[in-house]
Amino acid sequence: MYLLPELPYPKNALEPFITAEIMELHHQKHHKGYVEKLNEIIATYDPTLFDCMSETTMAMYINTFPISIRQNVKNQLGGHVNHSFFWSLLSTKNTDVFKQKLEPIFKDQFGSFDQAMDEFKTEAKNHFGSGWTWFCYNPISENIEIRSYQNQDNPLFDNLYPLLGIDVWEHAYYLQYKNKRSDYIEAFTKIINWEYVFELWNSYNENKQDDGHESVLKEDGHSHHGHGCC
Ligand code: MN3
Repeated sequence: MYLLPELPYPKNALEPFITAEIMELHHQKHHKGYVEKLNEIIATYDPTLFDCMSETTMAMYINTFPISIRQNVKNQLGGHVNHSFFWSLLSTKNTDVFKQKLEPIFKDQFGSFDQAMDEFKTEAKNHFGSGWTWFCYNPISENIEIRSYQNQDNPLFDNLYPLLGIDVWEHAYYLQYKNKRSDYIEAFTKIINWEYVFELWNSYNENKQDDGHESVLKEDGHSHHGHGCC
């Protein structure tokens, strides 16, 4: 069984940037629904997968799933993995010291930190329909890339590692921001947990000499069920 993680803060902790009402619905209805449906699919298909595959490992092996259930697994597993990252990526505590540590890394790639954030915000704003925009770490090129994904697809499906992502499904902002997605994106940039982004960055880099992908994510906090594939 995969479990709905607790929010790492009270549901009103992100106000006024994201209301308690949105957090309650988003976590207790949307995310919970993905976990429940994922559990149903796995239990029907092969319950032993619960014992041998973490969510993140499963995401990286998504293309080995039988075609008959693959899209359904992608939708529910992606919804679970995306939202698990998302809650941890948000915080109202001051994490500027970690942002400052990351700035040179983004500067190397995008010219400046502000340029990187501008490109990310533009990508998220222009993302058509429902989905996510991510900064991802590419373990092959060792670069940070901005990628948009439709629906609940996640960078791990492409063997890219999630660093920072924003949910641009209307359920993430509509109750508060209506059709003003740009205002929601601006608010999001004010509540980023740079400490967690920095932890993710370090975990990917510390493990990049290891072979295989499973080791790379072992410290990410999402792996509750071991790392091997049966
Ligand atoms: Mn969502």
